[in-house]
Amino acid sequence: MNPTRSIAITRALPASINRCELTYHTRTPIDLARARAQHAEYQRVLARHGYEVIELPEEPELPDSVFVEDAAVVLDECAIITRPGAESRRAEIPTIRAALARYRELHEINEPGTVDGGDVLRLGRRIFVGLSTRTNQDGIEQLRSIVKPYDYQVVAVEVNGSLHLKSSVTVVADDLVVIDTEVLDPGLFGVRSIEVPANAANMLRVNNAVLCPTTGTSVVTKLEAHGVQVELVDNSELAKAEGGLTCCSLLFNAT
Ligand code: CIR
Repeated sequence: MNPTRSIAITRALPASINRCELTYHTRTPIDLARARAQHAEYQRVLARHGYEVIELPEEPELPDSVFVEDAAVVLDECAIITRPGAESRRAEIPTIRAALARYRELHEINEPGTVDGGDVLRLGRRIFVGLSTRTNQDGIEQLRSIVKPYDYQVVAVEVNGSLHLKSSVTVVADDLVVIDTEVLDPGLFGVRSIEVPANAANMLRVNNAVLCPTTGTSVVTKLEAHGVQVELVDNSELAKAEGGLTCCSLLFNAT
């Protein structure tokens, strides 16, 4: 029998990142060398946690292409290729589709639907989807029909005041989320929750640990008290592009 491999799809960071989409942040210059060093370290951390990192080639003309999470939703049973809400990001799709085709049966979100992967949070058999400036109702309905045969239930959550659902809530254990309660009601998710500040809500669960942005240092002891092993990762440059730790990879298992 083939052993299970952990795969991380990432993409090289283009110099055009300084022309990225911005919704809530004011544009501040991103130091490209520093951003690339942080991104390289992020990939090393993933490798240390057992992931085979597949870095897709740079897309010089696609400023936000490093944020691969938004282009797909990968489940154990299939992958859904999204249709990003920002028009400037739609050309990111073909290369993500090609990268995932060898690992999963693919489904697609079609016009007029839009979905950004950053709005999609899976908790067991429930998939929470943010209704945001990027993900629309039609996209949510398409996603619901796609995952129903696989026995997932889709729950729509209104997102106001942050870019994506996962800007404000992420899963750190099977029954535990970290959440910015200024933006979201923890009662929505039906699992235990840890309240965190806005700049610490986007954490990335990896094999046996959780990557936490250095802006979340103050909540590490709270997480550890829940039995979560935490590793701090500096994401300060891409945070200026409204990117968090989940945004820069697609993590999944394959055989
Ligand atoms: C955008 O606005 O699309 C990018 N500048 C940031 C995307 C971050 N992605 C994510 O949170 N999943």
